[in-house]
This record gives sequence, C-alpha cells and structure tokens, in this order.
Amino acid sequence: MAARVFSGIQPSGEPHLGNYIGAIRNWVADQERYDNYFCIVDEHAITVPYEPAEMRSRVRELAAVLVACGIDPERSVLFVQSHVPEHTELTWLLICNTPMGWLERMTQFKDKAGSRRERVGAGLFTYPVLMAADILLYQTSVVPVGDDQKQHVELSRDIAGRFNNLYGEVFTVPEPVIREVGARVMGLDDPTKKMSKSVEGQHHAIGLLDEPDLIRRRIGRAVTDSLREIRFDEERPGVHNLLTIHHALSGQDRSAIEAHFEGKGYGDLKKEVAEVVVEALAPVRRSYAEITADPETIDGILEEGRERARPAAEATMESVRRAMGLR
Ligand code: ATP
Ligand code: LTN
Repeated sequence: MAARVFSGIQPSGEPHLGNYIGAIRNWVADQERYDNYFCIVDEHAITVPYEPAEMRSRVRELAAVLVACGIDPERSVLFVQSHVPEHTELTWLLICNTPMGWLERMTQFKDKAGSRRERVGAGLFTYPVLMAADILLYQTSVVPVGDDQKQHVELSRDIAGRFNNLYGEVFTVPEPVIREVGARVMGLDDPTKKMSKSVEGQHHAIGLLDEPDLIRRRIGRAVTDSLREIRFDEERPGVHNLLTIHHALSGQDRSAIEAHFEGKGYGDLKKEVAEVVVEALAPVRRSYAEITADPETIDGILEEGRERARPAAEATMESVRRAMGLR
C-alpha cells in the first residue's frame, strides 16, 4: 500500500503563487506515488471574520483551481472538511488532550492575533488542533506543506504521540515534508512577509487565475531595493524573492540564473520573471475555464470526495471513541 498523504488549503481568499509553489504543485508532482487526501478546510477559514454568503462559491472555486493545477480527482480524494463531521468531533476529543502551553507556543496564533488577543475567536487559538484532527483522522504518514505550517505539523505529531501513550496506539504519527525551493514565497509589496490570501492589497500576491497583464503589472511593482546586483542574497529579500520564483518555476539552477542576469537591471529581472510566471500559469487558467464550463462538474467531484473520505474517518473515530472509553 502506498503511504498516505494528507494536506489542506483554506478557502480564505484567492489562491496565490505561494500556495502553488509551496504546496499545490508538490501535491501534484507526487500524486502518483501516494494515497492522497486533499482537503478544502472551510472550518479553518471561519476562525477569522468572513462573508458567509461567499463561502460556498469560494470552496467551489478553490476546488476547480486545484483540479486545474493538476490534482486528479480519480487518483486523489478531493473533499471539503465540513462535509465530514468527524473532523470537528475528533477536534474536541484532542483539545481535551492538548496542553494549553503547547498551543501558546504557536507562532501563527501570535502573528494572526497580534494585539487583538483578547478579542479574537477562541477558534483561532485551537486552530492547530483542528489541523491535527484533519491529519490524524486519515492515519496520515506524510504531510506536504509550506514552511509556515511546519510548527503545526510538529504539534500534530506531539498530539498523536501523547494520545497513543495515554490511550494505546490509535494514531499514525505524521511527518511534515517541506520542499526546500519555494517553501516561503514572500509578498510582492513587502518581501519580509509571506505571500498570503488574507492580506489586502492590489500588489501583494499573484492570483493563480490572474490575467497575464495583471501578472506583469503586479511583478512590475514588486518592492526591491536600491542596489544593482542580481544575486540570491537573503539580505535583499525583494530580489531574492523574484529570483526564487524564477528558480522554482523555470527549474534552472541558481548559478545559471545569476549568470544570465549579470549586468542586467531590475527592469529586465521583473520582465523575465513575469514571463516565467505567465507561462507557468497559462495551463492553469486554460484548464480552469474548461472545468468550470459545467458548474455541476465540481459539485460532483466534491460529493464523490466526501463518499471516499468518510469510511477512513469513521474507522478512526470508532477506534478513538473505544480507546477513550466513550463507547
Ligand atoms: P491565509 O492567508 O488565509 O492564512 P494562506 O495563503 O497562508 O492562507 P493556506 O490555505 O493557509 O494559505 O495554505 C495552503 C498551503 O500553502 C499550506 O501548505 C501553506 O504552507 C502553503 N503556503 C501558504 N502561503 C505560502 C507562501 N507564501 N509560500 C509557500 N507556501 C505557502
Ligand atoms: N492550517 C493549514 C491548512 C491545513 C492543513 C491541514 C495543512 C488545515 N488542515 C492538514 C496540512 C494538513 C494552513 O493554514 N495552511
């Protein structure tokens, strides 16, 4: 049996180039090797204020983007978190077994809550336990994510280990898998912050469905610096980010890219990176248009995903309830 992969993505805004390079294209690349579960995590997306009327269409749009990027719904189980109620049931049982101190160490909560700590919903704090439930429910061994999720996957390992110690071996202990290249794509308007769906701003991110001209405009406005040399230098995050995007999408090695840009200016760099991105995303846009031509296609895929996901989730929940003395 192939090893089980699970990963999730939030319908919290337009999927962007960071999601693609850091996560989605790696899911696609390894799809044939693994037994895959890819989940649209709508219950994570409600941990911050959102527009209920838009949620359904965001979920559908994200599912279509994932298929357009190459997720094959025959090969992989593609489904929506809230369609499988075991995710929230397991979350409560795990919350009762997760020390507060472990959650207090989570840097994403600190970043997202910031100075509003007293006012944000408690779901933002317990968010990593819902993520652990997602992963553990499917007896996952491999969790491919971007760099920002490493701490959460490690917490899932700790929660699984502690549960197995207390109640007997119920869960597979998962491993995070983070690709070195492009694990953290930065915002174009502020290359010290990661590109993110929930950051506002016309020039922050590249959407996976952006028109070529918009991509060129957005990259054209990317923040760089006042130096000249075009090198992979982490001290110069703007240029480093553009070069990294090029490297991740063109597949050329770093030294070849640096040699190519020797003596050239930032204008040339931006133009060429924009063309690399336009070319990489063209098939995604094309295939998105085909998939969404019939609105029922995506609903059918997600319905089938639910049917395929539920038996695994139900089997784990049964063992959890029994181990905890709840049945
Ligand atoms: P939000 O801004 O709402 O938190 P997000 O853009 O961070 O959303 P998620 O849906 O939380 O995206 O993440 C989906 C996957 O994409 C995760 O594996 C995450 O690690 C990865 N990812 C997100 N942003 C980046 C980025 N800037 N660079 C590389 N990978 C990323
Ligand atoms: N928390 C993740 C999304 C996510 C996830 C998961 C990723 C939810 N459940 C399970 C991997 C495995 C995020 O914000 N990127």
